[in-house]
Amino acid sequence: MRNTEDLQMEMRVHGQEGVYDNVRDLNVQQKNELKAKGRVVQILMVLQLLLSLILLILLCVLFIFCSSMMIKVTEMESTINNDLRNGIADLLCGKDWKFYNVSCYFKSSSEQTWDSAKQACQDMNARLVIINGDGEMEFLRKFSGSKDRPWVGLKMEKSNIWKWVDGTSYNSRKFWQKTQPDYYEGKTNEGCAEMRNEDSPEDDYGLNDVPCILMSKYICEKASP
Ligand SMILES: [Ca+2]
Ligand SMILES: [Ca+2]
Repeated sequence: MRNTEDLQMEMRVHGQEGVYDNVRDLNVQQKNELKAKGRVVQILMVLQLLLSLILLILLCVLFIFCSSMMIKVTEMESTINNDLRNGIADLLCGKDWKFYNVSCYFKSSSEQTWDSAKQACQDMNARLVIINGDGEMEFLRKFSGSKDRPWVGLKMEKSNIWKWVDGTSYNSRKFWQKTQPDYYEGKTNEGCAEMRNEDSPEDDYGLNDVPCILMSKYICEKASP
């Protein structure tokens, strides 16, 4: 039989073991809590990174959108200004006249010989159109259309020299179609210039020499107000 001292000793030993177990459990619990907190912090950091990334992408998209809108607004503003300026200029040029650069242009609906066309323009305080540059040529290409071959103010003199209606000589190949002037019906017969576009390639748009007695529409030009 165990005596009282043995029992007391056994109780002390078991008591200490219980305390050690409790301390060990406490340490494990604390470690698990720390691990859990660490994971939460990691998740929060990843979320923060993702949010920053999304915000950055949104800012970039917004910047691109705003830049593109600014370009469109500027283009629209420029178009509106040009349309407004041209619209006002058209009004100043008068009914049936079209403004371009520094001149007003009129294309007839009736057909005349070259000399009659020249006179008709003079009767409107204008003259048959004189082509001064590539810009004006491009404007006239659209203005004269593809179905008509309107007269322009260029005629061959006796000395085979082409002259504009203001008296200036024109011996350049510029503005003529590639194969023109060809004096198809002889130099004495084919001496007035028409604007030709129909049935010809885009790059071969230009002047053609034809007999002055042909009946054609015509384009007049006068200085803009
Ligand atoms: Ca001109
Ligand atoms: Ca010809």
